[in-house]
Amino acid sequence: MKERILITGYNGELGSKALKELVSIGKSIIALDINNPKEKIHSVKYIKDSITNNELINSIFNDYHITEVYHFAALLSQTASQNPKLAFEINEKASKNLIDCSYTFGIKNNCKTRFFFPSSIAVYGPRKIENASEQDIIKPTTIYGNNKLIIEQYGSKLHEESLFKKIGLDFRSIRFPGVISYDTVPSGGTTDYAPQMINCAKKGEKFECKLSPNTKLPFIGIDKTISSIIDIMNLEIIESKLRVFNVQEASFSVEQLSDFLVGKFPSFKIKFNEDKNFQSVADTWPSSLNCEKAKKFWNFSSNISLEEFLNSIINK
Ligand code: AKB
Repeated sequence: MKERILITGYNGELGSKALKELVSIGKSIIALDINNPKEKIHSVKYIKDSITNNELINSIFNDYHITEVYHFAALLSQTASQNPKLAFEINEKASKNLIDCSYTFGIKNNCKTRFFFPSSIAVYGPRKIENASEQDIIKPTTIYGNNKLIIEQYGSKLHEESLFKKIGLDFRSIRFPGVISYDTVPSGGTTDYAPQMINCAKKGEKFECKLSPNTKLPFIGIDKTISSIIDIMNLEIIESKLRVFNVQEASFSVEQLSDFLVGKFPSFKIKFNEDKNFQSVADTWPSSLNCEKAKKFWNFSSNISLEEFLNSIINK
């Protein structure tokens, strides 16, 4: 049977970059998304359908030997709060089905299906903490945070069961902070204020900010995001019961970012218009993350000052 990698949500910010990177290292890919591809890569098999179509997911696993899954299809925090039922269907139910198929077909194929799940700092809460470690208080207040936590736990449980059988599922996950790209401007998330603000400053447009100036959150650039995903998935084995790891490159307040941007683009104007739907979420997410476990178990590295980090984003 043909070996393939399955990517869901390949049109999104992370999915589109991960797809290109995986193609460039010679992987054979089946790419699933609810929308048509924005650009087509000749070697990729594209499927336009919903991740909630269980029959389709099952048939993909039946027709191909899926060795790895990169599961990016999801609703982000703000969109999930506005559509709780859809968030449950996509973020939770469909994710569980995909994990179940990966586990069951791993057993059928007498191997372990490697599964990547992008989790989020949204699993933390309800209080804002500094330098959050993976085991710190995990009581998310949002639907999105709860969806992410349930899937972290579900994947980790089936990973544990697979350890005894030596076949089934090899679950790996990263708790991402806000991701900042240089060529796409995301929406639907709470941390998206940062890439949106950077985009407005570069274009000379005024920005209306829904978070207060002192709100501090952790961030990572898109290049490090993608290299982290490739690195964690390329390791033959991760010798840890912990399956979910923190990563960050920088941590800064809204004011630190706006000051930096005004310094670079002196005519940039920002208006603060706090929105409680955004502020109440950001107030429960950590201001920074402890990444020691990622450094220890899969060689995550990040050694960059805030100035260097922000310059690397705006100069691309
Ligand atoms: C969001 O803000 O919803 C995401 C996230 C941190 O998970 N960017």
